[in-house]
Amino acid sequence: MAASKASASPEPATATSPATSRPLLLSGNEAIARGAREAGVRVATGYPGTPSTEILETLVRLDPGRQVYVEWATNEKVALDVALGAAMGGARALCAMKHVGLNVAADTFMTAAYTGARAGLVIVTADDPGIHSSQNEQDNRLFARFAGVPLLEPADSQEARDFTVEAFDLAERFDVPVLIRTTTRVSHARGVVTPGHLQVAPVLGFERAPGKFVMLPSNARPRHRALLERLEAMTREVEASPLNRIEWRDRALGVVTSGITYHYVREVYPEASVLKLGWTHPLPQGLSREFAAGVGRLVVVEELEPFLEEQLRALGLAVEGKAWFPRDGELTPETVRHGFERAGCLPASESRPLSSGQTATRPPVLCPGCPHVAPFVALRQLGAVVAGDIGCYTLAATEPLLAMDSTVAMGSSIGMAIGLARSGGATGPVVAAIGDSTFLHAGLPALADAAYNGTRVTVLILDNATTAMTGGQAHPATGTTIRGDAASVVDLPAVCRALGVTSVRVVDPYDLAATHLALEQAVASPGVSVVITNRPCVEAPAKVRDHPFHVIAERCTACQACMNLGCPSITWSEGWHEERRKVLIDVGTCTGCTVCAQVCPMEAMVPVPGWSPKR
Ligand SMILES: Cc1ncc(C[n+]2csc(CCOP(=O)(O)OP(=O)(O)O)c2C)c(N)n1
Repeated sequence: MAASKASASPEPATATSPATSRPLLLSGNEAIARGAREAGVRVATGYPGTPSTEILETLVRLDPGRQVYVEWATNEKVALDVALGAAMGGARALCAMKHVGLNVAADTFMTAAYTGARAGLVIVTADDPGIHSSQNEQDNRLFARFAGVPLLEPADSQEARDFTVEAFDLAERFDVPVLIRTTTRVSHARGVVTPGHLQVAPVLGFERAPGKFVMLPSNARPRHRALLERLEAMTREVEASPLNRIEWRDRALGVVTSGITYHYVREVYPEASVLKLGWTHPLPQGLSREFAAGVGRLVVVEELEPFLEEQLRALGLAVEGKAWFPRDGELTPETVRHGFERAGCLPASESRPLSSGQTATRPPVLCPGCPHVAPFVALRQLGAVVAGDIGCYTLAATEPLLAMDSTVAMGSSIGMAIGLARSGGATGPVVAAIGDSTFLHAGLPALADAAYNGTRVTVLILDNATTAMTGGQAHPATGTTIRGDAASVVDLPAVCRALGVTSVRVVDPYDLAATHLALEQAVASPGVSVVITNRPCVEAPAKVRDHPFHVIAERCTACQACMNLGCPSITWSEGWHEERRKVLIDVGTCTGCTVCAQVCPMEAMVPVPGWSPKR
């Protein structure tokens, strides 16, 4: 795999190195940023989401001279609208998001395929097979087919760079947005990349073209036909594209594959002939037929949906695929080998462990001092039914907090809370719990709905002044831009009031009693109420480190009150008989948030004597 070649790089350099033909050691995300920069991108937008986030962050680092306008948008639809507008103005534009982000942007995406753009518009969807850090594992290759746009699937960092450069040209040649689909392994694995030189792509300038950009029905109908004609033209071009290639080896077995699975196939079955596809929509039909005719047996190896397999079958080719390889989860060299064994292509091997070593399971936990803990302790005490959302606070659904009843998609909490309240079936006060970034992403319309329709719900906005879950990105309520420049700050209480909420409380979540009281009063309010907790994330912008606490062992009765906070700094003493065990605080990681001291009935938690911040 490309990642293993990385260490052989003679002079590891970074994506931020100046234009050079020296090899660089880059992740797929860094390589996309590099490719976009080389292609003369002028506007780059996105919303953070694993595994895509580093694309825009790298672009900022690559461009200290600020020739590219880069922004974190409030959500993926806004990001795509901005990018489409930029391309309409004649500037090459890049828009990056994780796979579920394309659901949010889909409204624009589907029609942008009709309008096309004046300058190249490239959209990156970073998919997450295996659900390492997402709410689902949808296969966004289907989106390319759905919208009718070209789809490029890089297999490693070099291709991530090369395909990005190519994508801008394709987008302009065919007047259509191009979708680049990566997966976690391509986005995050590092490989050696031979870069090119920075191109200057002039801004073509805006030209009024209502027939192309005003999608009234009378314009949209011909633009749809035009899209189908462009697809026809692409169908011819894709046949000769160097992004697809046949590698003839042993002709008994021919494997069709794309993306990272190409490397798995090569590793597991190096003798097989391979049709390696990089441009997968529209499919190169002639090349596929030629390959099928040249091999004894045709097998597709692809992650998630039978996207290639079904298209090959529709050509009348006898093809196998999902009969042997799983349709869910991430493929690995082991699962690919296992599939070939089941298909009878490789001899059955001794059952071997899937991984060489044993790793302890380590479930994710909230950080020591995380300001999200206390509000969920209060909600549990209030017996609330909690419609949750997506962010670090989603961990409140797990042991020991167990204080969240749903998590579906970004912004869903408030709408679902409205539905729960209107169902009449909730067993307690109905609360929506949503982070500040998520609230600005997709919570505002739902809060307006609650206020407008007078639904009795409480909305808890967990304002930690960052997008913590994805690594601490700025958003419109943090006061900075992606480049760290000062920006206007959305006044969250004022926004809630402006949407029609009259009951708005702001509280410090490190004050457990005040947080409890605020939520208790809010759920007792007749209509929609909002409680905003406002403590910065302990990790951003700088790690918060206050006076740490320790436990006076003689006072501790091991009552578990502090254990139920789930703070990773709190552990049991070791080597004690269970009845005599005591709580310990790891002074090295304790941030001094004081919440454990507030829940301890024995006043056993006290500041460490003689601690100084310098130590
Ligand atoms: C549509 C979509 N876009 C992006 C993401 C990635 N993502 C997960 S949670 C989150 C935001 C978290 O920020 P916030 O709501 O402020 O909560 P925090 O993690 O700071 O507690 C993002 C961007 C996603 N899951 N879905």
